[in-house]
Amino acid sequence: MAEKQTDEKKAVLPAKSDFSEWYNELLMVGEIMDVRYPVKGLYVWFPFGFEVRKLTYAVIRELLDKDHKEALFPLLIPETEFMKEAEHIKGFENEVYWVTRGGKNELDVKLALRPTSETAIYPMYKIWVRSHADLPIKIYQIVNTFRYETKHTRPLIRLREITSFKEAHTVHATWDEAALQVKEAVRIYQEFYRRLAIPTVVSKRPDWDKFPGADYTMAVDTLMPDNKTLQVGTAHHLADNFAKTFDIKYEDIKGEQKYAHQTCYGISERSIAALISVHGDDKGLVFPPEVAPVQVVIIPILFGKSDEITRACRAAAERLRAEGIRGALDESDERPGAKYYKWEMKGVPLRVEIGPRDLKNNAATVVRRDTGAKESVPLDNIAGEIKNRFENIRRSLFERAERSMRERIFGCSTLEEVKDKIQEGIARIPWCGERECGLVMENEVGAGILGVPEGELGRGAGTCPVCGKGTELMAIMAKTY
Ligand code: A5A
Ligand code: ZN
Repeated sequence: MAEKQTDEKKAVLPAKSDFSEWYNELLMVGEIMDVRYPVKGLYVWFPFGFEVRKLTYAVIRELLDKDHKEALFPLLIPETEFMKEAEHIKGFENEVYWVTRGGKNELDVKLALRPTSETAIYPMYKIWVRSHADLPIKIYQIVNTFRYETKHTRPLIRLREITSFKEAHTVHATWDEAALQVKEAVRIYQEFYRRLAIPTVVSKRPDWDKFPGADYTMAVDTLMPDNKTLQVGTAHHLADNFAKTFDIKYEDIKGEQKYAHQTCYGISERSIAALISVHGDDKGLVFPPEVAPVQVVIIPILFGKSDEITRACRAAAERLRAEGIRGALDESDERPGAKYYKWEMKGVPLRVEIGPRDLKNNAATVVRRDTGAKESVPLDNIAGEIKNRFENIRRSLFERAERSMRERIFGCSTLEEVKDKIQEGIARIPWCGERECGLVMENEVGAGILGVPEGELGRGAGTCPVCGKGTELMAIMAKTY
């Protein structure tokens, strides 16, 4: 009977090698998102998924709160503001939802549901920015935004209502200071993703793929299990482009009026899509402890000495709680095996089993979700032993994911090779950096240039596959979400 039950539980989730099936099923059986909401591109956070969101966003908040302030701007943007910045309008006009009526009355000025908040925030920055002493301004908000996406919508990945859009908007005196802020934003995002044990590649997007209204865009990408890349964050240098259209000026030390320079940078619940996809396995979710709703589950192995074991389990649970560890004690009537499957599905990083043999040694058996490794640890220091393992688990998840990504980055010298290798991951190829050549490359390959990556990955020696010029720049290309 118990055997049969566990077999059934196993069968619920398709293998991770069928990534798309696995992903959609896991969101439901792992209770992350309910995909049955009757509007395309809109989904519902289950309470468990919402816990993951809360913990994940606590990390980004912690990182930003060091020198940003959190604020909240309105969802509705008057058409008159939205239509000020020409490039920005062009980039978003096909994606905007419009509110045109209030009750039975036609509105005099149509209202856009923010697809992003530049045009909601910058009219206020015009009022707030007066003198150089007001700068820099670094504000972020975490809000929902709406984009009428026409590409295939997917839960957490391509939404029409982005429920968890974290956007920061900064104002600086000079172009150079704004450039430094873009660097800082990228650093923050990389740190955020390291905390989630997700490896990333940073690159400057080609000019034709930058944010509408920006001078340039830096992007953070990760590689998904199906070998497509997912853009999980972007930071844009806006120069004084928006300052000119929204009239954001400050008085400098000499008393002269100057246009401000701005940046903006954003992430969304794609961060959670990456978290789930990169670490999850055939048994379900796998979380780094920091963002695991349940960090430890205690499972009593009851034979004979039931009372003593129950007492030991409750005492252990109490110690974990006292140390601020998110623990669960599963005293339900199910067989241990069924409990294992259930909590493995939920991504609980550590399982603690206490049975008669453990108790005899005043110990507990600790099993890691990510590796399956078992260890016996002294019960007296159970909380300390558990805590000590958290950072190791994060690090080994990160190392495994990083290795997996590195193994799927392929050096190529011809576009034929690129075409082949993007089936297996990211292709790296010399590029002279010219727009004409880049567009030909994208066309021939049928996939995008992500950009020239930061660091060694973007440096090398070779010849541009289109014009044949020698170059030291390496571009990366991949199939993208
Ligand atoms: N104002 C700037 C920050 C901005 O809007 N940039 S952005 O358009 O690039 O969006 C920021 C990030 O949000 C993207 O890098 C991507 O990770 C995420 N994102 C964009 N559109 C999304 C969508 N439809 N669903 C989920 N995430 C999305
Ligand atoms: Zn070229």
